[in-house]
Amino acid sequence: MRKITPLNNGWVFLKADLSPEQAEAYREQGERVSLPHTWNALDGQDGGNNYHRGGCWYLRTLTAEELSGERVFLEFGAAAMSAEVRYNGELLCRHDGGYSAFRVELPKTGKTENLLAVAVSNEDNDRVYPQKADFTFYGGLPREARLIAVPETHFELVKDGTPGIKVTPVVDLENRSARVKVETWQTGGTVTFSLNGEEKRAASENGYAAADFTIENVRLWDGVNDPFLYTAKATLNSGDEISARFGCRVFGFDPGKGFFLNGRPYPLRGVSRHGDLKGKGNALSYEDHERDMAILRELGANTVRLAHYQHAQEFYDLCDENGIVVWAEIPYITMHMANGRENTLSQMRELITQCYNHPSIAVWGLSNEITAASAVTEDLLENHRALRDLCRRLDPTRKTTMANVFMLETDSPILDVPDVSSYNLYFGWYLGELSQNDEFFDDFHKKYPGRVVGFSEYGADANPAFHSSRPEKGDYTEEYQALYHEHMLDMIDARPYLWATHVWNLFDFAADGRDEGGKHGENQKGLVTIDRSLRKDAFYLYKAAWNKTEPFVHLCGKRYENRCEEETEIKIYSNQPEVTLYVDGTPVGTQAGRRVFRFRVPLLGEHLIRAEAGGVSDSMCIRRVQEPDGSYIFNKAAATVTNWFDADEFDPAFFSVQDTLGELRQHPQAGPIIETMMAKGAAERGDVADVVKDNPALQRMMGRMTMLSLLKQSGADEESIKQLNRVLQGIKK
Ligand code: GCB
Repeated sequence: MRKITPLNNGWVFLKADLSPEQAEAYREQGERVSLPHTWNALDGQDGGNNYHRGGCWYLRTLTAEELSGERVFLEFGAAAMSAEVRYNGELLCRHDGGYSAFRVELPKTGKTENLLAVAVSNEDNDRVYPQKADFTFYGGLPREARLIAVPETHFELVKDGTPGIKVTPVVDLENRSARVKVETWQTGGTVTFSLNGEEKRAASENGYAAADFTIENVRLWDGVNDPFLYTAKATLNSGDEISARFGCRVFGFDPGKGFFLNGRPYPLRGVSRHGDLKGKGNALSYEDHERDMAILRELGANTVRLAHYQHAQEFYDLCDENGIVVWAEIPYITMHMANGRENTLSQMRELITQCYNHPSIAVWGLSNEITAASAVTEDLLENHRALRDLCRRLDPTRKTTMANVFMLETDSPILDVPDVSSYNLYFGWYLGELSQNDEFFDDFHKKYPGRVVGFSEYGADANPAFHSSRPEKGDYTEEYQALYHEHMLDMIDARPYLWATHVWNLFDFAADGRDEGGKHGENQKGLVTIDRSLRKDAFYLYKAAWNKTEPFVHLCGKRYENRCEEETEIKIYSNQPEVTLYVDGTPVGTQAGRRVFRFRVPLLGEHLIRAEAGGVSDSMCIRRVQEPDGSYIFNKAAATVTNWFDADEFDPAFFSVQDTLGELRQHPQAGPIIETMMAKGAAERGDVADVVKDNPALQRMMGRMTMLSLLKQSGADEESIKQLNRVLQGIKK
C-alpha cells in the first residue's frame, strides 16, 4: 500500500537569498506559512514591475512518523521557478521550471527529526522560461507538497514526475470499440492490470510492463455532452497500486471544416485561463479551481487554453470531468533564449509525461508569440523542431500547435513546424480595425487552403468602472469590450474552419508590469474580474452564444447608471429567441432575434428597466443626468478629442488627422512631416517600434489606420493632435 502524507503545514519561510548554513541558522526568525504559497501574492499584483524576484527558503522538519515506510519520496506540485532541495544538509536535487511537479527520494536517516530545506528562486536568468511575458512570474511553492511512502518494489515516481502509468486508448468509431494499452514502469515484480472488470498480469521486464485491453460498446468521452471516464488500475504483488482515469475519444482536424470530436464537427469555442487570483497569486486551492471551472461551464465554453504554462493537475482533472477540450502548453514565450533550449525540452517532457492520460488534452503548444521579441533564426527554428519531435516521440496520438504573434508573416518557415497553426490577433484593440481580423483569416485560408488554422487569442481590456454610449478602441469601457466581442463572435461564426478559438482571457490576471486602464498591475482583458466577483457584459454575450442549457437574459450597462442623453440604447444579451423590454413596469417592445437585442429608450429621469425572456428576467436602474459622469471616463484627453472632431472642425478638401497613414505618406508634402514624426515616436519606443518598422505586414496594416487613431493609441494629448491637424489642414489634397 502507498501512504500519502500531505506536507502543506508547518513550513518556515525566509524571504532572503541565504546560504544553506545561514538558512538553517535563521530558521527561528522565519515566517510560518502553509502551502500553497507564493511570496508575490501582493507585490506581484500591484503594478510597478517591482515584485520580489530572487531567492528564498522554505524549511520544515520531517518527523520519523511522517517518514515511516520502506521507501519515501518527496513530491512538489511546483516550485517556482527553480529549486534546490536539501535534506539534513545534503543536496538531493535541482529542478528548473516553475509549473511542473517533481519528486525525489529521501534517503533513510534513522533520525527522529530531519531538516528539509528548499531554496526556491524566481530570479531572472537566461536559461529557464519564462523570462519575458505579460504576466507575473510568481515565486514560491504554489502547489501542494506530499510524502509518498511505497514498498521496496514500487512504481516509478521520479522520472519527469511520471504518474508511473500510461494509458493509450485507440477508438474504432464504426465498431464502437476501443483498444486500450496500459503501460507501467516499476522497480520489478509482476503487475496486475485491471480495466472495465477485466484483469491481466504481466511480469516487469527491464522496469516495464504492459497489457492490452479491448472495450466493446465503448462509452465515449464526448466533450461537454458526456465526458465519460474509465479507470485503469495497476497493482504490484508488493501491494503498491496506482491508477489513471482516461477517456475514449477521437480528435480530428480538417483545414476546411475545423475540429472534429468522435467523427463529427465540434468547433472548439472557448477561452484562455491564467491560474491566478486576486490576493492569492498563483497559490490556488482546490475550491479556487472548482470555482473557475463552474464559471467556465456557466459560460458554456467547450474548450480552454491553459496558458502559458503547465497548470495544476486538479484543473486538468476538472477539464476531464467536465468535457472541456484543452490546449496545453509550456512557457516558451515572447523571447527565444539561446541558452534555454534544454529547459524548453525538459518542461515539455514533464508536461507530456505528467498530463498524458488526461483525455481532455487535444494539443501540445510549443510556444507563444515567440517571435514578438526575437527574429526567426535557425536556432529558434531548431528549438521548435526539437520540441515538435519530442512531442511526436512521447505522444504520437496528439497534434502540436503554436500561437503566433499577429505580425509574424504567414510565409515564415516557422509555420511549417507544428502540425496545426494558430494566430493571436489583436486588430481592433492594440492596432488596426476590427474588420482586419476577418481579412486576416480570409487571406490566410485562401492562400493556405490545406493548413489547419485557429485563433488562439483575441481580446480587449475593460475596466468595469468605465462607460460610454459611444465606445471606442482604447477607452477601456465595458461597452467597447462588448462591441469588440460582438464583432468577433460573428467573425468566428462565419469561419467554421477555425479549429479552435480562445478569448483572451476568461479572467483578468496579474501582470505587474502593466499600468493602464485605471488599474495597476492587471491585464483587464478578462470577461470576469481577477477576484471572480464581477462578470463583465461581454461574459454574457458568450453565454448567450454558448450556454444551451440555462435560459437567461442579461441587461447590459448595469454599471452605466448615469447617462447624459435624451435617448439611450438598452442592449440585452440572451440565449432565448425573443425578449420583452419593460420601462417603469410598462412593456415597450418585444423583439425576436439571436443573442443581441437592442432597444432605444427615451430618458426622462430615473427609470426601472426590466427584460424578460423564456421565463427569466433581469432588471436595472438608470437615470438621466445633465453633465457626463466623469468617473466613467478613463482617457479624458482622448474623449475631448473625439468631441472636438464631432464638431466637424476640419475642411475635407485638405488633409487632416482623419486621413489614413497610408494616404498621408504618399503625399509629397504631408509624407515627410509624418515620417519625421513617426521616426521620433519610434526612437522613444525602442524595441517594439523596431519590430514594427521592419515588418511589412504591420506597415501595411498601419497604413490603413487613421492618423487620429494611431495618435490616440500612442497616448498623444489633445494639444499635439490639434497641432498636427492644423499643419495638415494647410495642405490641399
Ligand atoms: C498576447 C500574449 C498574452 C498577453 C496578451 C495581451 O498576445 O500572448 O500573454 O497577455 O497578448 O493582453 O496583450
